[in-house]
Amino acid sequence: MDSIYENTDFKLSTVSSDENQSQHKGNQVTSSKRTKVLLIVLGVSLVLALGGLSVLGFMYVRVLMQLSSQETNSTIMVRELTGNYTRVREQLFFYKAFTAQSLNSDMKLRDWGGKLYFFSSEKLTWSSSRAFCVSKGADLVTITSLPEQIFLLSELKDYYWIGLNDLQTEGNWVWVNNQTLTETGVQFWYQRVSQKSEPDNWSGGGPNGENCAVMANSSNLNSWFDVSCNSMYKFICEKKC
Ligand SMILES: [Ca+2]
Ligand SMILES: [Ca+2]
Repeated sequence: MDSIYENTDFKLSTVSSDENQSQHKGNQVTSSKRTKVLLIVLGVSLVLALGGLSVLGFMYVRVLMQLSSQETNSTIMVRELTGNYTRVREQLFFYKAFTAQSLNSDMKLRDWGGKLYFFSSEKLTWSSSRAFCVSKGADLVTITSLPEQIFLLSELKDYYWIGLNDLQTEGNWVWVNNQTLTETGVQFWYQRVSQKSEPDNWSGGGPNGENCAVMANSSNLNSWFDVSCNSMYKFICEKKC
């Protein structure tokens, strides 16, 4: 009888052990599934985090570029404002210097092509005219382009001294800024068909001939004449701004 019970116990024990193993295997499968799910969730989280970081990085770079662009625009604006301020201040000084003189209807101030012009009302010799311009921080006008010649012609109502002379060497015409006519590339001497054109260094006005230039109020583009430097004419001062 004892052996029968012993066998029964053994069988029961064997059955119990199989159930434990089966349960253990079940636990292992469940644990493995959990690990896989956790890994998947972790992976998805990492992908989302990387995506978020990429978006943030892109936005950061874009904001940096916008700030850099705004800074560049601000710098350009400040430079332009500073330039405008300096130009306006110089114009005010120029106007103040000339309007301190007796102002009458003949006198004019003009702003053209980055230059300021003063058209005098009184007549002086070439040297005195130049001295007057220099005393105001300017000089006699230099005409260095066709548009400038056209502009000045449109403003003239008389003969005016310009900053051109051959005082140093006869026939070698030089502007007051030491530029030659070859260097500027333009000259507008009055032309005659049957007689000698300007400059003719005519000696009728004196033994020194004609060594200073005036420009006439003329519809003719070629309006420069050489005349005696001691003659009295109105004059044009010019200042770059
Ligand atoms: Ca001459
Ligand atoms: Ca002449």
